[in-house]
Amino acid sequence: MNRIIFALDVYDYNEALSLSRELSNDVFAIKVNWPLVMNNGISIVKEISRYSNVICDFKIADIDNTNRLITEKARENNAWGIITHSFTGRRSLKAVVSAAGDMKVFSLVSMSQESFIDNYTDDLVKMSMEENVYGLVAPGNRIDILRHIRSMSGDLKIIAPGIGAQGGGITDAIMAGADYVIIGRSIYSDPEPLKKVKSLNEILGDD
Ligand code: 3DU
Repeated sequence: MNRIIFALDVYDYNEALSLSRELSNDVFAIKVNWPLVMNNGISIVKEISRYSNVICDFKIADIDNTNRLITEKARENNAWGIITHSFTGRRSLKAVVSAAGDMKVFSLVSMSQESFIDNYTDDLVKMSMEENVYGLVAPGNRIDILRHIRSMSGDLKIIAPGIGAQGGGITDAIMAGADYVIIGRSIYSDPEPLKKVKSLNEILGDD
């Protein structure tokens, strides 16, 4: 079992593909974000999906129709999962869930940095559960908030960024209720990314 989601926040096509190939057996999924997609186009999602589950971290935050259009593009390119904001409200969230089909929808309910979303986290968790998302994004470096979100969210999967470069501890996040931890810089900035992932898996007792 692997509980690391690798945040592939690089620009370069060759680097992205070679990291994906190298790490795919030792991570649960690869998360792509705007920096990679802006430089290479959405088709990079399909290419990486040959090696790993891909989560599109597009933090979708628009009206229902635009949310649908974005979600459909991720789905067309074989994404396994998609991350959406939820503060834009129920109608926007519903559009993502319905366009996602088999893709897993993760709803962001709190950031790893303080934000105005903090004022609405409980409402966002409740709404996300009512709208049948697969999981939530919650901060792995703000442990009390993560624990609180875990206590509210039943068996929804929680994926948690904020580990390593942003100060969070990998075991702290898992102990507080994260199912998976999202890690970027601590892995891809390491001179030996595969060795780094393997050592993190060892800390978690994962193979
Ligand atoms: O800090 P790292 O390099 O380990 O990368 C974390 C990733 O998770 C990065 O893609 C960032 O955009 C994403 N993320 C957060 O860091 C914090 C959030 O609240 C949501 C997403």
